Amino acid sequence: MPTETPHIVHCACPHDCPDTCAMEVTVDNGRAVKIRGSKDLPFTNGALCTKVAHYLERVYSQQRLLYPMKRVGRKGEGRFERIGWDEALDTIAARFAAIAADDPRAILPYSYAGTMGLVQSSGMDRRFFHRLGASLLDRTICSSAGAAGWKASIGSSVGMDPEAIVDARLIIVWGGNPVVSNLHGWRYMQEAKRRGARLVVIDPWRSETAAKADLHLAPMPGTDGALALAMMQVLIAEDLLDHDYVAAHTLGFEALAERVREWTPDRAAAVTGLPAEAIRQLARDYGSASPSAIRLNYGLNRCAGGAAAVRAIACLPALTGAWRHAAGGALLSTSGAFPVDIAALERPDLYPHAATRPPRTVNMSQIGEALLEAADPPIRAIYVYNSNPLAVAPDSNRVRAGFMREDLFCVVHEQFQTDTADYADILLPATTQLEHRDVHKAYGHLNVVDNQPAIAPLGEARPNSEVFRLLAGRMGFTEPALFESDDEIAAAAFRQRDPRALGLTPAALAERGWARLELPRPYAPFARGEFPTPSGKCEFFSQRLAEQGHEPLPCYVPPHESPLSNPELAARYPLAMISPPARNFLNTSFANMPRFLALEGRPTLAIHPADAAARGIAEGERLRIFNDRGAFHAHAVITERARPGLVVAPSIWWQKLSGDGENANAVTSSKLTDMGGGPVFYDCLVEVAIA
Ligand SMILES: Nc1nc2c(c(=O)[nH]1)N[C@H]1C(S)=C(S)[C@@H](COP(=O)(O)OP(=O)(O)OC[C@H]3O[C@@H](n4cnc5c(=O)[nH]c(N)nc54)[C@H](O)[C@@H]3O)O[C@H]1N2
Ligand SMILES: Nc1nc2c(c(=O)[nH]1)N[C@H]1C(S)=C(S)[C@@H](COP(=O)(O)OP(=O)(O)OC[C@H]3O[C@@H](n4cnc5c(=O)[nH]c(N)nc54)[C@H](O)[C@@H]3O)O[C@H]1N2
Ligand code: SF4
Ligand SMILES: [Mo]
Repeated sequence: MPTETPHIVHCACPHDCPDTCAMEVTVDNGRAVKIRGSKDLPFTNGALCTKVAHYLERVYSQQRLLYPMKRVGRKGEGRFERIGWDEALDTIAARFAAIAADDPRAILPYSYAGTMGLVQSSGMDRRFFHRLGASLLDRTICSSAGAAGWKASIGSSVGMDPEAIVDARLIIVWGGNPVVSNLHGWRYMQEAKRRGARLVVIDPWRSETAAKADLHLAPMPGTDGALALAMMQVLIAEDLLDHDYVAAHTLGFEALAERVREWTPDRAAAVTGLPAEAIRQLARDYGSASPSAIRLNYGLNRCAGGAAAVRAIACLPALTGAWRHAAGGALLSTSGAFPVDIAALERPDLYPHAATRPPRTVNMSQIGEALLEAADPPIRAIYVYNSNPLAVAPDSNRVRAGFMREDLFCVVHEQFQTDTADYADILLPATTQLEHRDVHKAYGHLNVVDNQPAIAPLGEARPNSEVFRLLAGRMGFTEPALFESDDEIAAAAFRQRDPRALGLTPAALAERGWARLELPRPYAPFARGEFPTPSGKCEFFSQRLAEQGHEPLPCYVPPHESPLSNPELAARYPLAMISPPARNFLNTSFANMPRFLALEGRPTLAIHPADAAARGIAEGERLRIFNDRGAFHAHAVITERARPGLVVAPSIWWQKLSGDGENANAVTSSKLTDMGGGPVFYDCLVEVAIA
């Protein structure tokens, strides 16, 4: 019998997390027996989070889908019968061909970040659907509002090096919870604290990170823009500015000063629910500490004014000149630093009908509306991969009604039988990260991480890329780009002539498993201005926004739903609900694994003692959380960690494992953000009652 000695394979954590860890997988006789964080990549530092440290339980789970199946029960019932790959692919190809003969835009791909790998999330899938002429999907569900706000001020998704934060004197974590969702980034903040930095956390709820801060400020959700404008007002009124930096590297200071004049701490206090004195003091501390670093995260972009808030916060470091230092400035995402060759990966040029039929774009955050209401043409087929829309998309009653449509042909490619998989007509088994090839950029550090296949696919599972190659063949497509191997796609992922890509050759990546972008160290991207905006400056005034019909100066956009902005609604639904990530789940990934379900226990709702008392709610009691859109159930955790007027539902539970078939998205709204077309998960009024 052929045997092999145990060996180590370089892999990358596939999940939607800023840390993109490098993993070392020990393989013995074709079986992965051990997984650990790379000691070689400094950012990973030998450690994985608790979820992914147990990734082998996911790979070898009894719940894995291993064979193609077709639906035998009613839609959503989740009853399937095993079929062969040939039958599955023939069925899909025949349905797609019939629909495409009328109008291919009636076919919609739906994917997000089940894996973040460039090959398995934005390579062959995009090429296939472009060639088909399918509807385009606007992938807005997480970060597009923040990205739009950041871009308006800074130009692109580039910021400070998160490793440099160790030398900051003041760190503001704004709308993030790194202890849970950016653990390796948090390690650098802890080191900064050990070196004497002060940590301020701005979060409506006393998160795991807020509990470790020197100062926790808890504004009402969706009011960060007002806080940032008031900080600017104080910085300007009290002359805590770097005048040289402002003069040389910013655009529109006079107009900004005029704009924020009215945003006194008193006015912002009324909006945010923070004491005016705390706002003034925060601005003074920020204006006098150097270097100062703001770590924004996406918690603050899930409200009506999400983009405006990020835009305003992104202006702060230019006022104080914090960008002069590598350890200063701000960071939302590092993703713009990676020279990804999107055109080579995704091949939008394969789209056939541009001349006669304009492409149609569907916003994934409104998938319920799209399935129920889209016309010209209506959506007749949906192909879901790397995502679990039934559970993660807002206003899930509407999403469910859309997927229930008897005339909708639904393909789901999945590792597990998720809430969405239950609605498939054809359910395909997907490989895990250990079973396929990929290469990853990151959004919370500056390294590329390689992923070599460690083991053979389990059962008949296949990678996303492979299924699209096979479907392309079945559809009679002949373009060579549709048949490239995963190695070829990975090799073309980065623009090789870009100076930052110097170390990113396939050979170098395979050898070590990772490579840092070729950037100067220390890395202070805007020390001399050079912002990637149209003017080359940090744009307090944005002509581009004006041309798009947006307010050109930083402004405050109130929540769709809050006691101040919508008192009539608040009279019926007085509590603001947020539903941020539970520590032991990753979106809905891991929320079906026995180990992590046991750790999370049951769906909970954190509520302030005064709000609980007003409703006669006792600790642990089963609650009904509801509004006009729907209802779900959770058990009361009475705690001052939730500020008065706020309830917190750690998420995202599988609907079918939550006890009542619903999760927090039963009540969230499918309205959109001010810019970027993002969802407003944390802009949601509810009432709570004993169930
Ligand atoms: N363990 C774990 N890690 C994860 C995930 C997970 O599900 N579990 N998800 C991953 C994904 S996809 C993402 S996008 C990131 C998300 O992680 P983050 O970007 O950190 O965002 P959230 O966790 O949504 O929210 C962070 C904090 O913002 C607070 N917050 C909510 N609303 C507001 C507001 O209006 N203003 C302010 N200032 N704060 C607010 C929340 O209470 C929360 O504590 O984490 C990734 N990492
Ligand atoms: N209420 C509420 N809702 C939220 C959020 C919130 O904070 N509160 N957060 C939002 C955010 S930030 C995000 S990013 C979204 C996340 O939404 P999604 O990106 O949909 O995240 P997951 O729920 O983890 O679903 C990913 C699915 O992809 C599958 N998968 C993994 N790898 C592969 C693969 O290689 N091939 C295929 N075919 N499938 C694979 C996994 O098994 C998993 O079921 O949810 C959003 N929804
Ligand atoms: S911390 Fe993030 S990147 Fe690292 S193993 Fe966990 S989920 Fe993956
Ligand atoms: Mo996300």
